Amino acid sequence: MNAVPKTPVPKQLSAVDAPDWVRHERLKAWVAEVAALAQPDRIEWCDGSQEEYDRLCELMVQAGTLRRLNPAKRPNSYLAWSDPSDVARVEDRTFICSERKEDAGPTNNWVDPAEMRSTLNGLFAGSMRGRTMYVIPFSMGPLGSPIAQIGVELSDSPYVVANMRIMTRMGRKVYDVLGADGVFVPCVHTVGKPLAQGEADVIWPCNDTKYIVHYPETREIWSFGSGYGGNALLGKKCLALRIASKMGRDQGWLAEHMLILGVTSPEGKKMHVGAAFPSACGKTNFAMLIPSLPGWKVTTIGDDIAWIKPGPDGKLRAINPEAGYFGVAPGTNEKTNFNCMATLRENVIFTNVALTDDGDIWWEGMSEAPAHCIDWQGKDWTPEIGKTTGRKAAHPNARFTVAADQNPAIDAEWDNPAGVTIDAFVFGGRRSTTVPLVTEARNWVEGVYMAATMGSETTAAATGKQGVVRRDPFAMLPFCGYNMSDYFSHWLQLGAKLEAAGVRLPAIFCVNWFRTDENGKFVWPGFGENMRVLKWMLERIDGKAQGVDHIFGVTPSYEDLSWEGLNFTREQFDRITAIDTQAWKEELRLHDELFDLLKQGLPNELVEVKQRLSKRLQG
Ligand code: SAT
Ligand code: MN
Repeated sequence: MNAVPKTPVPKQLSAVDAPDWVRHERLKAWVAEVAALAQPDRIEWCDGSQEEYDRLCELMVQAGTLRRLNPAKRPNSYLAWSDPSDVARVEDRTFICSERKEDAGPTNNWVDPAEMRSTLNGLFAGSMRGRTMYVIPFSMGPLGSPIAQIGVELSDSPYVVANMRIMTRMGRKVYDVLGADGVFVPCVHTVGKPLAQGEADVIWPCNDTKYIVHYPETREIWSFGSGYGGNALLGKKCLALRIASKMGRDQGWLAEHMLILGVTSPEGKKMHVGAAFPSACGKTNFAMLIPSLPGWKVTTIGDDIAWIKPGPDGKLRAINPEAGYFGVAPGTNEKTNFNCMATLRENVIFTNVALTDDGDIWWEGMSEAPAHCIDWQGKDWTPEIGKTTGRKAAHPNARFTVAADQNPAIDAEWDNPAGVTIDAFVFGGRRSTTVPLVTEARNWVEGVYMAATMGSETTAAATGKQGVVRRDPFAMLPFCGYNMSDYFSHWLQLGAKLEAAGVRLPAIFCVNWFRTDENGKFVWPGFGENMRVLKWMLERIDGKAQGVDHIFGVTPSYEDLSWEGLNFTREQFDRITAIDTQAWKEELRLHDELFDLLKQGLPNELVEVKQRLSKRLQG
């Protein structure tokens, strides 16, 4: 199968050079095999220490990949500017290579695994020449937790090493858990820019050809050509969502694109919410919100990914498999997300934001624009230049990488290997019309229907056209590692099984913070005011709050929400809750389109819900 003749492993690359704290022979053999293919100049076994992090950051400063920020302004922090062609996830270059095409399903790009292996062998041959291959051991989830999974990423990017150290539990201690023959997910990554002898490097090496490849059956990840975010930090979307979703299906749990938050009432009652939104729709803001209602408290367990399993009592318990945040910078400020700004005071890697004249960072929406700065492409930027050219100082998908435990609102249980009990699931998209502020599903099956048919306007988090509505079931469209219809069945079956065992299932809600007025402005103030919606949800679960039954579920009337401290009129409320029958007929037609696409294996329960809704809508 390996079409490329194997060059002998240079002596210094042989497996015996692994440090003595690596006792896993299969792992060592795999490292030697990848090295023989990619032919790096050196192998470095990362230990995850502070010394290593500092040394690699310094190396990247020397190379021009990182810029050290002014320590008086932003201690121990760096700024990276990527190649303009490498700024977001590449969904059209992302592949699920299952043995059978049906198992990837119509929403994933599929290539026969044997064919893909041969393509990648060709691309990876010699791809790390002139570079160091880093061996990055990491745990998704608390080390040693029965819910956690171990991965090892081989990468020729020191930027990836530094980011993985923040985003995961990375380092030598992982080998203690792995022992001599523990299970790990092998992840291979190259920026795809080998260096000839004496060739000078560029500040952001990458390749126009990109492949983000998953083999769900053998649980392997191979990534070629990009150094950015989810394309390169393989523990995140690749392992914790695409591969883990398949593991979850096989083993009876869920890997979801969800934040997890804790909310405590003035009476001291605490509940936990898992909320799914597509990339760049405010998950990090929601996870860190500071309630506008007095006496309420929100704490963060996770901001992007949740692994959810039935606990010993059958109730669904969730952990955040990550250890850091890779969040969208633009729009974040002291008002929209105070806790996030506090999290970002030190020890941060910023990517594609602007550099100010005093050696700090800036992005659109952070504060008043500086009189001058250097934009993410290294060019002079002033508000005037911005206005005349339309150029942004920060790329719309500019990001920060920061450790979760710097968040002042971190939940005391965030690192608990047993996770937290989920009381509610929230699904939300970015919709300027049609979808009301909040709707509670009448039951699990109707909730799954709501989540399955969710639509959202696309954002800068992925390359491609922005602002067009696409169906994004469970906010998992780019992240489900198997057939989406089977994924719906998995949710339905898990619910049915738990319900049959007498477990009270989490309530399911659908929200939309993004309805706009005739001038395109958001009507709902969002951010801390979302607490008003959260409060209603929790009171519904407690059986205390009223709501109005309508075609799709239950929504609050104006009187059912607390308006204390906010001037929000009944007319405004009507604007964001009104159900336009014509628009909903069109919406249901789009659900039909989705169901038609997913017809193979689509659970009948969902088709029946669709029929019921259509009937109610016809009146
Ligand atoms: O680049 S990432 O995939 O990590 C971020 C996102 O799209 O949510
Ligand atoms: Mn995400």
